[in-house]
Amino acid sequence: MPSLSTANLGLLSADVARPAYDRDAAGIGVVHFGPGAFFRAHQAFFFDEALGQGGNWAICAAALRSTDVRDALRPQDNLYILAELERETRYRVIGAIKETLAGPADRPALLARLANPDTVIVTMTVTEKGYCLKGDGSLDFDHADIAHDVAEPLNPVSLIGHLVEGLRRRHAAGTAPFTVISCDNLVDNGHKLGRAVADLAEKQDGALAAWIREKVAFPRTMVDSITPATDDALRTRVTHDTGVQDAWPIQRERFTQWVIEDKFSNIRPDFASIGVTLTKDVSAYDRAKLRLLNGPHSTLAYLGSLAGYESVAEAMGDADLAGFARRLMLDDISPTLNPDAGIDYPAYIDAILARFANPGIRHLLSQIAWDGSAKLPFRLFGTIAERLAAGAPVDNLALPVAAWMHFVRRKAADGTKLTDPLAESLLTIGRAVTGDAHRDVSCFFTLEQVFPPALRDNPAFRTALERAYALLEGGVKAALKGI
Ligand code: CS2
Repeated sequence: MPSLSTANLGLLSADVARPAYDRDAAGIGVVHFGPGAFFRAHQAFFFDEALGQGGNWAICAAALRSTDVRDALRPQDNLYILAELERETRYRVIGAIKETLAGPADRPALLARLANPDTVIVTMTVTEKGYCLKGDGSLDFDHADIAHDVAEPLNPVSLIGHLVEGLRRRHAAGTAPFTVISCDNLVDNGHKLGRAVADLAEKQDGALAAWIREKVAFPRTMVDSITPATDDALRTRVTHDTGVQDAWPIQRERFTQWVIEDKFSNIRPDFASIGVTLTKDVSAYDRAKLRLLNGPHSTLAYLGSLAGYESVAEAMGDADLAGFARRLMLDDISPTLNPDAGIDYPAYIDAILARFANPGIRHLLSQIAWDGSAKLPFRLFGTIAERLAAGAPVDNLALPVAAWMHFVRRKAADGTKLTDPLAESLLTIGRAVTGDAHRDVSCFFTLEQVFPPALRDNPAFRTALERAYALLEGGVKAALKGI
């Protein structure tokens, strides 16, 4: 079977869409950090659309550590196939990535790209933990990578350090700054990133930090598209359906949404004409998405896994679980959202639940369950804190938190891998807990970087959490009946 490459584009089956522009002529204007599946399904797709309208919106995709993506894409001229999975599948070759860099060996080339005046936009998807922030959202100077970059700013290892060094070189050369667009599921992502970059720059040069605060735009964004990890089933299917082998195709639902705060420090594509929403205020969008999509996603991930399901669609096939998710969204989460934001929340909830139930997508609960200690604070704790402040019950909201604790406990008991930045501490707790709700919750509350004092010390939350934890001793079905 031929492999995907520029030379083999003609071998693809006719219904596969090809890049609608002269790829050789398209210049690199974007640098992206974290070339994972979500980036290739979302931002790269939008820049591929922009390239169809002309302009230098090709991408240099960089990984700070892993060489996997670079090694898979380079042999196929950095092309890959995107599969849009609904009842029927659509395939498209994405040509937007023209360069892939990875690891310390490529760091000089990456820093040169960042300093290059042609680079006008820098995007990233490095997950919540890739920003090296503390629970309060400020830069964690005790983080090993940040401590390294304070000591060796010209040879950075962290995302923040690379941004500072790239901007330092532009400032020194009198080059206009690039716009920095965070594309991760972080509340207020761009603003937090902007503060972190300026705070790190402050350590080496006050004037540079001032220039960054004044001249560099870090727009806030909301990004959305359900993108399961690539597996061999997808590779086999793509080869069969397209007639060409792709080492690392990407799959996602057809739905994509990108909302960007209309704040730029350099030129940009005509985003509105390619379906991107530009707005002065992103807060309602990202709050609604993080709380109504990502919160219930994590809820289904832990409750569904404990109940023995593997995928979101399977868990949604369980009427008790699907019913609980809907109630949580309507009764517990929606009241914390801005009623004047012009968003029809019941319709948004219906649309999200329909996306969760999409039979064309096999989205593994185990993938969503990764990094619970980094995700739950952004996805559930804000909602819980506001419901508590309103004097409202938090029994339903406590159940997914208790389910996460049981999930960790089960991982510790059966010795399977727990993917989480705090995996070691969590597994130690998971081995120490006994099933006694009060004692076990106390064990988890020792994770101060996860559970803020406002929650740990709140008796109503504690009571609800212990009750949910105890109910789950009897299994998910019993807990959903008893909650
Ligand atoms: C998911 C997200 O893996 C996860 O944690 O909740 O990746 C989710 O699919 C996306 O945010 C949807 O836009």
